[in-house]
Amino acid sequence: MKVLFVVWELVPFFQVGGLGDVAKALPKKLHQQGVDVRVILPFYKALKLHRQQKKLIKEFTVVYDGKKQKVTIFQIHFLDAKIPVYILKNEKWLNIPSKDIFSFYNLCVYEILKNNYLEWVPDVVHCQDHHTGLIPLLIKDGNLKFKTLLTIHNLNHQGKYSLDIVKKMGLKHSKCRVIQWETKKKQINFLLEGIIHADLVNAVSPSYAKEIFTEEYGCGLDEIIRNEGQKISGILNGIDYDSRDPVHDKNINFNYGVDSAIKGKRLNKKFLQEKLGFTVSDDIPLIGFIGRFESKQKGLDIMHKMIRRVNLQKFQFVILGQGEVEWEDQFLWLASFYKKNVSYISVFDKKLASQIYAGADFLLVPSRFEPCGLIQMIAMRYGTLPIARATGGLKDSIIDGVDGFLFKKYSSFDLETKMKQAVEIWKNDKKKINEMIVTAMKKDFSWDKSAREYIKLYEKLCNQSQIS
Ligand code: NHF
Repeated sequence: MKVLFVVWELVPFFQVGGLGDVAKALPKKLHQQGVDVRVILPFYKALKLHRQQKKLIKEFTVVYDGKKQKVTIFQIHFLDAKIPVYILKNEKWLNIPSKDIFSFYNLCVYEILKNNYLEWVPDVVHCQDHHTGLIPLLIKDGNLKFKTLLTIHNLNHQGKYSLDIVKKMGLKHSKCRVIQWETKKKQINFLLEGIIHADLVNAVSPSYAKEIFTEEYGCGLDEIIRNEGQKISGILNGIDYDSRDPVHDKNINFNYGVDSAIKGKRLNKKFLQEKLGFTVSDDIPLIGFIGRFESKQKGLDIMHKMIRRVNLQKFQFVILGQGEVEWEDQFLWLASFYKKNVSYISVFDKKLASQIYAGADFLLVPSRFEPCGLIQMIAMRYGTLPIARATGGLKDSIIDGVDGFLFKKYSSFDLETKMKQAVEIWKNDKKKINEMIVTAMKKDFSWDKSAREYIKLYEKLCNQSQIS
């Protein structure tokens, strides 16, 4: 089985969100399970090669906006030398984010497949999110025989661009399913095109795959999704067990495993409290949040309200995240008033993130929606119990009262009630909390299972091609 994994971010070269982690971990597991998988992404200016030597594979031209553009394919490797990564260089269109970056990138991938510039023919082209959404359409339009799978990591980001890029790509409007309201706005929607034209579509958790059929979670695409319903399924992401491991994590001061978790976490908590300038005490619950500051998704409003309302003498909150400036300011303001109990760090710091996973008692994940969510799984692996909203992948990865805490309604009051319940148990029933910690740490979030499910989808696609 040969799979081209098409993506726009990949840890450790370039990362914006959770997709970058998935792009690192999933191909690795697929490779271990016998798939000949190769990854392709743009070679942005910001991409860090970490002193790797890049190998020139091919130079070719594509016509974009009526002009010939030179594109160079370089090859690097990641994880081990057996997974090639192709990076595409073009100074004009692939260097920095612009409205043309993804249309140009999608066109390049299409040209590579059409002309076999990699001298390697995949069975399946596995596209990730809207950044790669036009590839299934281009493949169909060009009558290429590759099967396509589109994975939706976040329906809220659809990649809407002005219709002129369609012309620049040399495509005809009539080929795209530009729906009426998009036409009026003179827009093309990459994700929508991907959902319509891909042979199969999956979302990153079974619950989210169901939620997106509804008006509430469908982000305006629910009608289209219901139409395409028979080809949509859900596969829960995993986490990378090699890098997310409290036994070996070099970013934490006291390593621990399941057997030494209680002591290890206590020492890490003390360290974190000192580092943040909080009162050092075992009796005050230390509650973390790690995430992108994206108010539509991440529940920043209900978390902010809840923190403002509770008696802060009884809690310590550490919030790590960056994004929308308005929300960064709101949390900065909160932290500046309550220095001893609220700490807000707006610069993403990997080391501190690990220290929070290891040192906090609980992690808040109050998302309005969450396609999968990785932080709750990482937290659980570190024995930090999530207090999360019962939605999407959070619902699929946490069992309320067993290995974490779930609240249903998106409201600061429900979040507060659940958090206080969790803290009550933490204070008065250490035995139960310790059992929950062990259960959470032992839970299997490795990629093995998910990779097997992806292979099933690839096989389904290949069998389809034999029938047709
Ligand atoms: O985990 C990787 C990530 C998800 O829920 C997350 C999200 C973006 O919103 O699949 O993609």
